[in-house]
Amino acid sequence: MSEPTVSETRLFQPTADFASQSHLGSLEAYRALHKRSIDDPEGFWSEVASELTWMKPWDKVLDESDAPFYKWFTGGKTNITVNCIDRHVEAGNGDRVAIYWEGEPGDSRVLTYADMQKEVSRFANALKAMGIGKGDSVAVYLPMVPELAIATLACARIGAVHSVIFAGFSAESIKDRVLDASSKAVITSDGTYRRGKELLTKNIVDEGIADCECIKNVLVVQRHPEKEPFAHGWVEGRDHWYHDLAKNASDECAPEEMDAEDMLFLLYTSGSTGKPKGIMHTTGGYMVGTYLTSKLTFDLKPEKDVYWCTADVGWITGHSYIVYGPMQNGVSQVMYEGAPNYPAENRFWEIVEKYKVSIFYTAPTAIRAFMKWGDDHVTKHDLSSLRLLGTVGEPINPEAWMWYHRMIGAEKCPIVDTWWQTETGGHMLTPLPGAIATKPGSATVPFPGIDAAVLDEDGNEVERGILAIRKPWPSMLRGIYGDPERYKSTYWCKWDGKYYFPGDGAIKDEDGYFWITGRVDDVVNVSGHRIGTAELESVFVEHPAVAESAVIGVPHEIKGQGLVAFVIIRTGAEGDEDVMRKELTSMVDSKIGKFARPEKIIFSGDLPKTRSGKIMRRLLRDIAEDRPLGNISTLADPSVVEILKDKIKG
Ligand code: 6R9
Repeated sequence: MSEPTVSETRLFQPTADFASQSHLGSLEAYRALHKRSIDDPEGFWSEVASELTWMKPWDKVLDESDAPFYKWFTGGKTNITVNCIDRHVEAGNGDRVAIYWEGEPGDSRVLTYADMQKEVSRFANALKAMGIGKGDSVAVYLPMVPELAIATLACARIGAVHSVIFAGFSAESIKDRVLDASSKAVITSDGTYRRGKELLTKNIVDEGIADCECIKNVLVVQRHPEKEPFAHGWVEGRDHWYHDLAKNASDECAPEEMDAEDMLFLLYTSGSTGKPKGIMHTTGGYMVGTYLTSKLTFDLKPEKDVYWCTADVGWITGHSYIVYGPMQNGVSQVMYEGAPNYPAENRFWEIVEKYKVSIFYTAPTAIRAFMKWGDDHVTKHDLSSLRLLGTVGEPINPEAWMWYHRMIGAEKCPIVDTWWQTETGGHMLTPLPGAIATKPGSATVPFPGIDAAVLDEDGNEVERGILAIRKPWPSMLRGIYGDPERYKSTYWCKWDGKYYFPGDGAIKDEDGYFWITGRVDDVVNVSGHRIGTAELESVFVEHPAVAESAVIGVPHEIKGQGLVAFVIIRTGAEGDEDVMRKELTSMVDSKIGKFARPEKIIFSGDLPKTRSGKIMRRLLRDIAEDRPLGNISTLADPSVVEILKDKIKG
């Protein structure tokens, strides 16, 4: 995949049809709104917040007294689920569909907003019955079934902090997260379906929590028709079938009054060093940010749109743009359990046709897979309901953008390429459809309220450099759970606390458009998933035969980036490389998850190091990509380069 460059000159103007019906119908309207939001951020954000329901209004919009620990809407009281659900029911829209759910085997469920009010309340009461209340941490390890959205909202309803763990993570990853968050309960299912196979989620949870004394209860949602004989048994008193508890639970539950700065959730993400960090989001700012970004970026018209975000709720995209943002806007959405190529490669397009999806939001890696699978899977479906497309998770290469535009968007749907992060909570750079002309591969311009710049290391504005955000914004992270120093040093130290440092490189072109060039730290983006190279390296060195390891990211045709691991075996511990490769791969599966498997594991006697002993990762990347190596005279032992080159080719 090629890096986005400013050599791309194609420009796609909003169509008059789209512009005339959109929330922000012109470039002038965007410019005026953006200027207003930067000149008077507090006035701007308080107007947005006033569109939502609060139990008590805030005293102050932004409190900067303890920067970078910014606080928003201080003194305000609310409950985000009231804005996601009750507000719509009270406005007479209880009959509107909230979720059209599609199971992988072909079963389906439809839940209206009124149903959601009952289901979320029932679930919330079941949690209460287990002794869970405000401030308690609850881990959620569920597949993409409606209960995933219901459970997260139920936590929010009673003020419990949810920590959703993507159901592709291994038992050991569950353990790390449960212990870090001191979760009191886990919500899981007996299993799920993936590419036709039954996957037993509770077994993975049982293994993960075996040594977690903090866990008092496990709530199990039934997904398979037959009750499973669980590998680790059923622990009486700890394990409960959700459907049993639900029988006695009332479907009314008053929302807990939450302070704007009370924690809403934790979501773990990888950084360049150490263990995954628990990103903290609080109630009020996150609520306001996800509400407005959903409304404007997707131009949501709740009376007529059917929205579909293909992400998993286990990632931030699912939190902000399945659960909280779309529901606050009262739109109908599709939720799908399974794989895009099951039973066949046309599954997504079949779903778009079936539910007449009008807004479709997916990842570039998926688009590249669709391209590879061939146009026939697309052309046999009627996709004329689509009016807007979006992408998220990684830079999109112009070729994939053009295919999406032509094949899925019929050259009429605007494409919103949304740049943002777990930490930012919501969209930061994105075209606003109807207002901003698009360029294939560019996330275009800052969202209202966001002041972005491209800087060099010293904080000077440059054309190509590092992305920086000048001002705090409501949906920003409030910190790293249990580690305030790491929050400061990771995000606020690069430019002396003046700017937020997201860890991405960027170019700003002459029109003021931003082009994300990828991570500038040791984080690799594999199919839109963040993987810290240090995390993977520490898995490998746990193997008794491994002395040292270095992991790098390399371009990958479908995944955007793939991982290559260089592994040094201890002298005397050498053995069959294929056996070793299998052992190391299964360690990755069990310590992180299958999605973090490297494409290649290369065994080597040494790694290129400087005389001071630092591994030269840039050089490893050049070797892996077969690029000219330039000056290698600073290497302690230049001969290692030739050996590695042969190994890569072999
Ligand atoms: C939402 C999400 C964040 C990292 C981010 C960047 C990359 C996300 C992107 C993009 C280029 C886009 N990223 N969206 N790069 N263009 N539209 O993905 O959050 O999982 O925390 O990843 O993903 O590198 O820093 P998260």
